[in-house]
Amino acid sequence: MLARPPTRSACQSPGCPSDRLGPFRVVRTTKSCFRRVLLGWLLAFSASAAQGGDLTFDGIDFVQIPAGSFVMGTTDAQRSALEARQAWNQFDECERPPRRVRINRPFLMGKYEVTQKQWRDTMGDNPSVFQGDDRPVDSVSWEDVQRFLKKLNAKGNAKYRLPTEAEWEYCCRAGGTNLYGLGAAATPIRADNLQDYAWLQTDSSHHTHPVGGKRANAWGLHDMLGNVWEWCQDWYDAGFYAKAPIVDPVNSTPAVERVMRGGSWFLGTAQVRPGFRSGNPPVTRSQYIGFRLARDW
Ligand SMILES: [Ca+2]
Repeated sequence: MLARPPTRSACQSPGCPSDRLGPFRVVRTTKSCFRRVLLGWLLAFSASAAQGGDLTFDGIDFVQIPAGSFVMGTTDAQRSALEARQAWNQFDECERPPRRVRINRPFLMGKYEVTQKQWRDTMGDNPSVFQGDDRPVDSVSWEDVQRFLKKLNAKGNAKYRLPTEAEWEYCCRAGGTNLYGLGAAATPIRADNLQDYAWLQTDSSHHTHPVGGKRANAWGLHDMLGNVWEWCQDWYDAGFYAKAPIVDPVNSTPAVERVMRGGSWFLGTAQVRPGFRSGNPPVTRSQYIGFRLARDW
């Protein structure tokens, strides 16, 4: 299947401005017991999550992600660093203002991008341009992903979904306050070692690669940056950060495009970073775009 040409927002030319336009109180014994058990479970879960425990459901690996807060968006210092490299333009202002966001519920995040085998096992086809069972599925639109989710969720009681844009960035930063998030042993990922963590324009040979081929970030997630762009739940709104709630934000107001994050194998260190935002119409199919799953706990 031939890939559709990139839309305005999907322009993959590095630096192209169009890429952007593109204490609860105890009252009664029964509730008290229940709440103690629940609180204990949540604390145990949080501890486990902080250690990055993995779980597998329906043949898909997940990492336990704890509730928490982080600074979403690009800070003054991060913007200054990009400006110094001439890697910031007016369209990047959609990443601002930065604000502290709370992710209120623990959830599960796909350890890898969804592979072509996983897609075929559920959908029976494989639309990818770059064929390979362990490569990320590409050329699936946001709407195609909704059909995949409906079929996958019909297999059992689980609730698989796309991550929200906020959940995605929370996971990509992995506890870091630096430009590229934290990598192995919680050390900062930098422009000069990003290639250890992400398939970029500089080493991809212009195609996708099997998932998990690069190092995981500090939370055990692979390929959050690079390889394929990843669809998120939200509608894309360049001005969302100025008006968005700070607890579990998600833009549910219909717009023209859906959010995609992380950059692709065709981009470089200016765009392949946790704060970079872009979108595409939900019908867009492109060899640059795939997705990963989230799962409610
Ligand atoms: Ca990716």
